Amino acid sequence: MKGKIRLAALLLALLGLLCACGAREEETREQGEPSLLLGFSQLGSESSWRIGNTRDIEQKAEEYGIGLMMENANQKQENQIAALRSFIAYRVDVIAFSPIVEEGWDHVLKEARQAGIPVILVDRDIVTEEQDLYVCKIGADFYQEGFQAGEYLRRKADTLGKEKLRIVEITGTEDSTPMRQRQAGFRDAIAGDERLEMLESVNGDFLISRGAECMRYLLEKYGDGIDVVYSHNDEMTLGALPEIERAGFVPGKDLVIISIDGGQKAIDILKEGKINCIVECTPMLGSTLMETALALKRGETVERETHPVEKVFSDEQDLSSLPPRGY
Ligand code: GZL
Repeated sequence: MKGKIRLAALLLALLGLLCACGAREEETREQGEPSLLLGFSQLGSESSWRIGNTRDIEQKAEEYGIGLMMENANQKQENQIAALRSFIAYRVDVIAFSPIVEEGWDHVLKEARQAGIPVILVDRDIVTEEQDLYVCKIGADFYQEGFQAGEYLRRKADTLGKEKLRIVEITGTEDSTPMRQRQAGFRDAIAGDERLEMLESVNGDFLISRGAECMRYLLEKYGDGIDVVYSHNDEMTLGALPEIERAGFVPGKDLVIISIDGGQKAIDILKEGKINCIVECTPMLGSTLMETALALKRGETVERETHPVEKVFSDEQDLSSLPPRGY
């Protein structure tokens, strides 16, 4: 008897869930916008950029009245894949995610396609043969960020008047879009300039601790033979600076320091003169994400790629009136 009651209760619960889902499909909000449930897989909390990005997405979901299911993958691709599968099972209206690396997404994105759930890439990109596995990408042009960093260095070399500037690079997460593109853009910008020589590139995984480790290794290996540090994000730069000072050098003077992101902490250090250039990479992608998700829910077509406008902050400018950065 008990078994029968339990089975009946289970069937009732399942029926309730299906009705609720069905009901969710029908409900619309007062102002005519469809109700929307967005599943977002965030890759981690590795930097103030990432934390600012997460905060902005949460705030904008609130502002736009969008239901947000956010999962933090803590830097693991397998956690992101599991999160995407849970969004598919829950039948969210739109899936968005910031892929920690570019490869390895085809299987799960084919499942999303099979389920008829549109996918938005946020911040980073993927490599796939099947371009219809995602609808659009919202995020920075990382190649341009790297290129701007290289362009700044060429201008800096003109002011320093040295015959040779030897460069070390601390890169972001291996095989991530920002790492690959910031590296390529920088190299293309400095190509052909005989004064600029790449000594070595070391992976710092966008982390403060790894940035410090990389800088210790590079200083032990090259000593006073380093003229420029090109770091793919502020966290690794913040890790590297104390190591440079501990080795007896003055960052921003003995070594040119070039960074990317533009969070408040790094901007303050740029104003102190210990960083020479920061290429902005804004984490404020939430509004564009919410507007794009709503447009997809309304059945509209959207831009394939949306890049935010980004600036370069450097010791060539007066930064005294720069407003607070918000991350
Ligand atoms: C860039 C973003 C990078 C930041 C890092 O859009 O993917 O990841 O530059 C963050 O700070 O870890």
